[in-house]
Amino acid sequence: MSSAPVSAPLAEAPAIGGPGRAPLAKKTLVSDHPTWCPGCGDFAVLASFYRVLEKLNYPQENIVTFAGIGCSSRFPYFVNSHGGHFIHGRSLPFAAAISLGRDDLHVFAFGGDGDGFSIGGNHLFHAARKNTKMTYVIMDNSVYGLTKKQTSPTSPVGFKSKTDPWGAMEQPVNPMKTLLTAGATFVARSHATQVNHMTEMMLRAAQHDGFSVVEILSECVEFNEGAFDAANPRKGGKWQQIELKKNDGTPEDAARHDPTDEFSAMKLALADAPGYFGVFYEVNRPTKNKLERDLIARTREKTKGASALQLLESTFVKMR
Ligand SMILES: Cc1ncc(C[n+]2csc(CCOP(=O)(O)OP(=O)(O)O)c2C)c(N)n1
Ligand code: SF4
Repeated sequence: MSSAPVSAPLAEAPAIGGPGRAPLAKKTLVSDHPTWCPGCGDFAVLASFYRVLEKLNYPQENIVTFAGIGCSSRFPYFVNSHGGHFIHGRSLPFAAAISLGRDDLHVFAFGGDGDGFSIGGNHLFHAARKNTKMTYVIMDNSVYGLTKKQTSPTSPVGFKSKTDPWGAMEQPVNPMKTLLTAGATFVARSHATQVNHMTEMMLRAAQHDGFSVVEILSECVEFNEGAFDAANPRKGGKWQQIELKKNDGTPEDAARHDPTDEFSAMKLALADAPGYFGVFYEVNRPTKNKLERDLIARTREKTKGASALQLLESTFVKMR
């Protein structure tokens, strides 16, 4: 007879978040200690994200965080949720599949400007156009941080890096212009030193029904120090915050921004660096999640409750 100790049955984890449960709190959301360099802007983004989740009080088991590759893409390791770390630029197709398969989940993707606008640029474009429900947070440091300073798609002309020792020559990507053109239904921008603003932007994005993106200027203190000081009032920069229309009939309201006006959003996007901060664009368009749900319901009705296997078989028959 074995003398090995019999382990006690695992205690069921208490349900956290959601109505009638213990509230979701930061201590529940923290998993690993972040491995970023001291002073990296990504710490503030993570702290804000914990606040966003606390405020939304989602059931913890319904939170999903994904990322590609990069310093910023380590994000899901530091959030105690379901999640994954995918090959470079590919987090969005995975996030889309999860969102479409499980509409009850709250799906977030994180990444850097390299991951999002370079190798993942094509995925970003299609996720935006399809309006799959998820929130994508892009921590833009205008450099490849993880691989120690190469030019990124948002590095300005003249930026000296290991790939451009004489200064970058190519025109950088304009993230806001790109996201608006791609068809994202919520587009916002913030700065990692403006914690309340950043929290508000992520909160609004998470509550948006569709593909929402927040670009956050997040300084890489190691390889691109001071890159966003021009927008940081504490460093003598100019913080130009977008004031949204209140539709309150006051004369001041005429000068405020209507986020449903794509043309006005594009005008803000075209401003010279460091540009504007806030919600550029927010509209409602049917999500791919809803369109697919409706299609499934219509098909079920038409086929009088045929099983998924029967439907698949009949599709193959039609394709012959
Ligand atoms: C297919 C592929 N190409 C290149 C790399 C090398 N690589 C890893 S991270 C990275 C850039 C990351 O930059 P960014 O997305 O801006 O994130 P950051 O590290 O600055 O947060 C690159 C080029 C890779 N892992 N896979
Ligand atoms: S290299 Fe830059 S982006 Fe990466 S952790 Fe360090 S400061 Fe942050």
